[in-house]
Amino acid sequence: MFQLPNLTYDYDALGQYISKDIMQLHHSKHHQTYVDKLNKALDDAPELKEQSLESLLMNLDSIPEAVRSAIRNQGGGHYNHTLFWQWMSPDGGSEPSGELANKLIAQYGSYQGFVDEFTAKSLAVFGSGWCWLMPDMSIVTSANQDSPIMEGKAAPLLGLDVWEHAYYLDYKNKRDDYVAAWWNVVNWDFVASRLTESK
Ligand code: MN3
Repeated sequence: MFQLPNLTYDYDALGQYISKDIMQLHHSKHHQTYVDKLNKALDDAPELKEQSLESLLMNLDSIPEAVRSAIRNQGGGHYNHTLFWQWMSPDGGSEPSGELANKLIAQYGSYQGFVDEFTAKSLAVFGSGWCWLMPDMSIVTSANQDSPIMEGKAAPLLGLDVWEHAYYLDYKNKRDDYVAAWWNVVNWDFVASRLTESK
């Protein structure tokens, strides 16, 4: 059985940028629902229960059709949100340093150049989806709860949830204000650790 992970900070810890109300709703309701529906789908296909979540998502083609959509959407939701909470921190913001910073600057000219490109791609996601920074420093987007790992690509270093449920309570329809605020809480230490892991 998959379980909702605890946050390592309080619901109100990002409050200046992402409110307690959003964090509570997003974690305890939206993410919990992905976990519950994923577990329910696995009850219908118990032979899959031995596999890790990553393995399920990387091998969607081999999953019985009856539960494939549920694993993709609910399993993707669980996988993406488990990372998303770690990509934010009350001690976040500022700028990356070290190798990660060097790679971003090599690719985008400057840290701000990267922020501008990632922001533009986040705002261009039509409807619900995610924007990702990949280990090769490319920026890609996904619809719904898809992850690059479902397409045989690497696990992303950083991701931003641009579903309306991630920002509507605070920012209404203004996704650009949400994305601008989000940069202030990005946990660059976690992103850098994922770059190291990706090698
Ligand atoms: Mn979400």
